[in-house]
Amino acid sequence: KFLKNKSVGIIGCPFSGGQASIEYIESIIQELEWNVEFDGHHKLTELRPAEDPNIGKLKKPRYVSRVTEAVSKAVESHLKRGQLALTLGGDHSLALGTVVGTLSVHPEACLIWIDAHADINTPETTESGNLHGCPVSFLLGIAGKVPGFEWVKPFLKPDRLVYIGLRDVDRPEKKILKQLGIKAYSMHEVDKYGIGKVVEMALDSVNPKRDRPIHLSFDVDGLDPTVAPSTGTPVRGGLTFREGHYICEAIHNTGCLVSVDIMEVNVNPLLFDEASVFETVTIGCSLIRCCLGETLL
Ligand code: Z70
Ligand code: MN
Ligand code: MN
Ligand code: MN
Repeated sequence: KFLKNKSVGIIGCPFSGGQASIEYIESIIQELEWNVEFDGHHKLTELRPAEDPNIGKLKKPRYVSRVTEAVSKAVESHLKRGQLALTLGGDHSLALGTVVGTLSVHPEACLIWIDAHADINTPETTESGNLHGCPVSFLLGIAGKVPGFEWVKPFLKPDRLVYIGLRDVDRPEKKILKQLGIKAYSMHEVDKYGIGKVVEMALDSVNPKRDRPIHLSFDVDGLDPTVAPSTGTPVRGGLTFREGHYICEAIHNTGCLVSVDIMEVNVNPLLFDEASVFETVTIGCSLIRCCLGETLL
C-alpha cells in the first residue's frame, strides 16, 4: 500500500556491540526476489564525541543523539524512495532514530514494539541511565528537554503505539503506560488469548482500518532466551519461535509494513559463544523473511 516496488533498503547499525551478519541477510532477501540496497554498515562509531559526560542520569547522551539522528536520516531516505526500511542493530536506542525517520515520511504511521521491556523510562525515571531503556519516552515527547535531542520530531501519539511481549517493566514505566493509556499485551495476555488474537487486538487498537503505515520495532529479547540467546538482557518466559514468526507474518499480511527494526542482536564473540550468536542471527533473518512475505506453504 505504501511501498513503490519490492525493494528494501538495509541500514546496518553496529552500535554498542550489536551488528548483524549482513551478507547472510542479503542473500536471504535476494531469494525472495526483493531488490536489496545495502549501503554498508553505517560508520556510527565515528560519531562518538571525545567527551560525553552524563546529562543528569543519562549515559552517553551526545553519542546516542548523534547516532540516532544519523539513522533517522538513513531511514527517511530509503522510505522517500519507496523502499521498505530495514534497520539491523544494535542497541534499541537506535529505534529513536528509525521511528522518527518513519514518522517524518509517514506522519500517520503506527508503532508496534515487540520487547520484554517497555523502553519508556524518562530521564527522570531511569535507574540505569541507559538510553536503550528510554527511546519511547523521547518518541512520545514526554522526556522533557534534553540538550542534543531537539531534532526528535514529529512526536508519536500514545494511541499509535502498542506493545507485545512485555515481562520486565519498571514500576515508573508501568505508571506511564497507565497514565497515557498505552495499549500493551504482556506475556500474560499472550498466554491467555494466544498470539493470533493478541496480534489482531494490537492491530485493531493502532490501525483499525489497516490504512496506516506500520513501523515494527522488534527487540529480539522479546523472544524467549532459549530461541534468541545472544542478547544483552535476556528475560525468561518470552515469545516462542513460532509466536515471533506469527507476529511478522500477520503484520506482513496487512500490506501496511514500511519499516522494520531487528534489534539487540549481539554478535560479540567475547560475550556469547558461536552457537548462541548463530542461533540468534538465524532467527533474526527468519523474522525478516516473514516480514517480507515468506509463507509456510
Ligand atoms: C530497564 C532500564 C533494557 C534492554 C532495555 C530496561 C533495560 N528498564 N534492556 N533494553 N535490552 O534500564 O531502563
Ligand atoms: Mn542507507
Ligand atoms: Mn528494547
Ligand atoms: Mn528489551
